[in-house]
Amino acid sequence: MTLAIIALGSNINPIDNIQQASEHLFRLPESRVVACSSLYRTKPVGYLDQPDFINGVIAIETNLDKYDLLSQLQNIENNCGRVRPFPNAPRTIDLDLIDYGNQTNSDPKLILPHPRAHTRAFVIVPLAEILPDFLLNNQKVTEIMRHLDLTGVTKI
Ligand code: PH2
Ligand code: MG
Ligand code: MG
Repeated sequence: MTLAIIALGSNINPIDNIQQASEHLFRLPESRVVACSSLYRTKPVGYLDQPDFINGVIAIETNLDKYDLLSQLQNIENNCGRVRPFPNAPRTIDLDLIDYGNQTNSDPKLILPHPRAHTRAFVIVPLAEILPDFLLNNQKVTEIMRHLDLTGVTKI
């Protein structure tokens, strides 16, 4: 089985949507959840004029191929009513595949590890909570976290 890291984020009815998406992740085929982080209230990064987010991270072990896993995540986003009016718009649910078996993949449809994950405290803080020794881009997440600005990320 392959260890995969999934980041969850929402800023429209966030608690309900994260809950609903998590239930879908627990029912993924050929997979089992191995760890769930706490939820964090986070200030928006990038497009600032939008509500705060709720973010979290779930680790799974899976026999799904990485592209099958990606399409399962996209199905869950669509089930939760995700629409994409413009980049970084407020969202009901965003499920990002952060890492899949420490593989690198340069296909623009699925870049692995996620190209911005190591810069985002809203991903690294929950990931370090559940898997402090995890290597992202060959660097321990606790070490990555030491270099990030953690203001705006609050455990709820
Ligand atoms: N997701 C983004 C852009 N900005 N900011 C926060 N706090 N949380 C997110 O999940 C998030 C974001 C793009 O996916
Ligand atoms: Mg995202
Ligand atoms: Mg996304």
